[in-house]
Amino acid sequence: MSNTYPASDEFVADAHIDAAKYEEMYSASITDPDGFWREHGKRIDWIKPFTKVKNATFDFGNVDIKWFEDGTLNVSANCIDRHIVTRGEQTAIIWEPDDPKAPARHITYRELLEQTSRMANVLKEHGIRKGDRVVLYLPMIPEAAYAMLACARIGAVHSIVFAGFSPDALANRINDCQAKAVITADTAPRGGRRTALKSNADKALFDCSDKVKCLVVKHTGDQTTWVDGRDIDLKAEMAAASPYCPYTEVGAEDPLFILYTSGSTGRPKGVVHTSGGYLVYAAMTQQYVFDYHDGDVFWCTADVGWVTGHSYIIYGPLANGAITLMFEGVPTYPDAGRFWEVCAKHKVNQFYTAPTAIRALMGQGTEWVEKHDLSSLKLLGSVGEPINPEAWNWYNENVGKGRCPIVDTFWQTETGGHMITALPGAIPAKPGSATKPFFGVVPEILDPATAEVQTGTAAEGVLCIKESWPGQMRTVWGDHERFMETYFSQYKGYYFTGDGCRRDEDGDYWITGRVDDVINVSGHRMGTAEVESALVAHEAVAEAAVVGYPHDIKGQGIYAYVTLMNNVEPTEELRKDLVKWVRQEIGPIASPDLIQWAPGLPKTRSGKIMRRILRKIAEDDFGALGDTSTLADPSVVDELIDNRMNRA
Ligand code: 6R9
Repeated sequence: MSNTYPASDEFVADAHIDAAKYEEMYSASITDPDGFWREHGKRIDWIKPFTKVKNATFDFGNVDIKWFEDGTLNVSANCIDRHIVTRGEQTAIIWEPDDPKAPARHITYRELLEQTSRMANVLKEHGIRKGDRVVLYLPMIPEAAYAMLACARIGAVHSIVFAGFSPDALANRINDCQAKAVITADTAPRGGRRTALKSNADKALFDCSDKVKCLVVKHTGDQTTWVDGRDIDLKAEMAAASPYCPYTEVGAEDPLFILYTSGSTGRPKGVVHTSGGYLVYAAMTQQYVFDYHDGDVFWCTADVGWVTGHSYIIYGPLANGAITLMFEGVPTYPDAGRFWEVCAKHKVNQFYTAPTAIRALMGQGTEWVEKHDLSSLKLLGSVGEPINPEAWNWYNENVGKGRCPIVDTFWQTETGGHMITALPGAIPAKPGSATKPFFGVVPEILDPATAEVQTGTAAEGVLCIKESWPGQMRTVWGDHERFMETYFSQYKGYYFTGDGCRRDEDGDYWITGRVDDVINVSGHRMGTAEVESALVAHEAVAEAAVVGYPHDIKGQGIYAYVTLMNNVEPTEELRKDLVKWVRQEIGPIASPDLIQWAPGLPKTRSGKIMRRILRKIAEDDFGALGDTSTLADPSVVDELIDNRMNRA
């Protein structure tokens, strides 16, 4: 039995959901999903109320997912306008800049309405209409929130590209969704340094249609090049635009956003989320999972470039009329106490971050935490990867002071919101386990080989979901076949998460990590295929195979086996050059941590690279190499072992 940590009686007494309520609501959500979601669908405002609730099939070949399909709404009106009467002067967004000496900003719901409207009017003036795509390539600044909500206001579909991605990655996404405009900023300050976003966008736009407009937020005032007729000074035009823009009525199933994410094969996929179901689900999970109460200050440290930022900085909290904190900087600037300084400064009540950040700060010692008053904290959250016991304990003892429940939230870009997580007043935390499913979520563990459902309480296998939930992605942008193939072909009748999972004797779920060729680096998803194709695009590289390996801080690191072209000498300089190359091709998050020169790669006789073996070598686990007799040339394995990189 693992240790469990129930919330205090005081916490439970005030919680939205206690144990009895969880049981009752969970069971209602499963036995009568239509009745359950008909009720909870009302938590948002509809222009035309829905009469239909769930209409979804996971049948391979016909996958079709619809929620609240005949209802109409506007997401921006739900996140702003409906709060104006009751909380127009309340803070919606607290913005904390990268530089701790610069002033923080408190943006009220009324100001949010004005700024969003102004930006929406500028978009309209430049021809953006309902259904058009707009790519956002922005720092963590209030304009990122305005831009998301301005798109939603006019029914345009945003696609945020994380500001750490390269010009190439940006161009690919602009082209894939055929965006009409890009919204960017001059430069992005982070950790005291500046990323030249506009100049990256300029490079990307070389590879895009010359019709794509570029709306630039002059954030730092740094010098940039300017293309007349294409580039637009967004702040200046906002200042001149009307401060009110009526919202556009959209269907529940009209797309709200596209977010590109890595899979096991090919290029990143455009995950499509629609308006009604997504908003209901993001808002409901934000309230219940974090036990958010009116007036609380909620801080999710993610970047809006990831799904966590979409659902838990912007849409969930704002739909609930919450106070949400947006932080431009990094946890270690100007020092390793920054997170805690910000918690103390803004009296944060719920704090939500990733294990990789906890591990990095843990390494800096407890004095950074002790310096700051964390008495406002009521709850802590974790997301992005399994949290190891050391990090859990450190978080619990030093940040939560043993009195804050910790919610370990398992979910994905594809799921829109939390799937498996403790509800803090109802389910005791169990370090390392995401514990129980959220309302409406039916997890099943399947045997990876036979696809048989594991019916015992204790079980191990791959994690699938049996029934649709409102926040589920609907399709891959422009490629419904790929959507079905990726998520519904392997285990017929189920949504396949790509994760391995164990269920213990208490029925609690433990996510054991990806079972496909996706690696999780500092909580960010990378497809090994993407890094490989970047490497082989270099003139010195003949072949490359990339795997993950255990990394103390990042969770997983990127380990690349590289075969060079004939006559190319493996030098330290070339190694550095390849790392730099991948950073340029994809972005810094894809930088290989280790590159091993591999004169040969282990291949089957039909030429397939046996990644299983490469993974084991990278993990320093040679006892478990398995059968190597099917290899075309088994001797390459010994060579790779002799020259492996990450020996202690
Ligand atoms: C929200 C987000 C999804 C993948 C997912 C899984 C891993 C996320 C986790 C977790 C264990 C948790 N993951 N949360 N693993 N415990 N609490 O991270 O979305 O970037 O799409 O990544 O992250 O492997 O499949 P995304």
